[in-house]
Amino acid sequence: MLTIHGVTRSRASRIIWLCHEIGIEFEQVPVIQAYRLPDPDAPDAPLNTRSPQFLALSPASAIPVIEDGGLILSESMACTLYLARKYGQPFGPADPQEDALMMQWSFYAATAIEPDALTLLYLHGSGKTLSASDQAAVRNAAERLIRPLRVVENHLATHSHMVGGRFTVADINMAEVLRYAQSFDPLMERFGAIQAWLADCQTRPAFQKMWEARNAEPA
Ligand SMILES: N[C@@H](CCC(=O)N[C@@H](CS)C(=O)NCC(=O)O)C(=O)O
Repeated sequence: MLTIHGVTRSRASRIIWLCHEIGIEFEQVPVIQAYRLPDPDAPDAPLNTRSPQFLALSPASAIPVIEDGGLILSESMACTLYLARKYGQPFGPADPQEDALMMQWSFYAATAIEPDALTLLYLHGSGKTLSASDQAAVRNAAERLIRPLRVVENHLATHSHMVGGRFTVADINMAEVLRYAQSFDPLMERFGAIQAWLADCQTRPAFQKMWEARNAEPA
């Protein structure tokens, strides 16, 4: 059986969402991020990204990691693209061209959008009163995101989905990254097509199932 190492409040969420879409059963090992623990090295600390048994699987000390048969795989989008390819259509590629486009949008999400979207999540999304420098970091991240989000917006203005005219792994990878910026209204209100598509993605039963499990975990 597929094993997913990582709590749902992490990039494991994208793998879990895809598994629910496809109907893959999996075992989840709730490895938590070390930075979320007061003392990750304490003898009674829960299994975390610094635990020796997890480091044996992930030298990068990061969740998620999957195990499938003899394969041990890290990098959340490598995991989703692998599973989508393994199980094929409708969530995976129909041919090499679709495969290439799914990688294109996933890499674009991970490289051009995710770092600044995470800044919005960690600072604006924290709900805390921000220092002047944090406010500037939020403003700068949002400013930098306008260009890549315009690319996605223009695509979704003329396409129902990221690839292939149907919901696929590319929608999951892009939607999970854009979710990090979703609560920052001054940015998102400029992008109507993204907002409508994101709402459609997030009303899917498989997303809802993942989201319920995520929200059941301690923040
Ligand atoms: N590019 C990697 C990033 C992995 C990553 O940074 N994971 C975070 C949680 S979402 C983590 O494990 N952080 C561990 C830590 O900093 O202690 C991926 O997509 O899987």
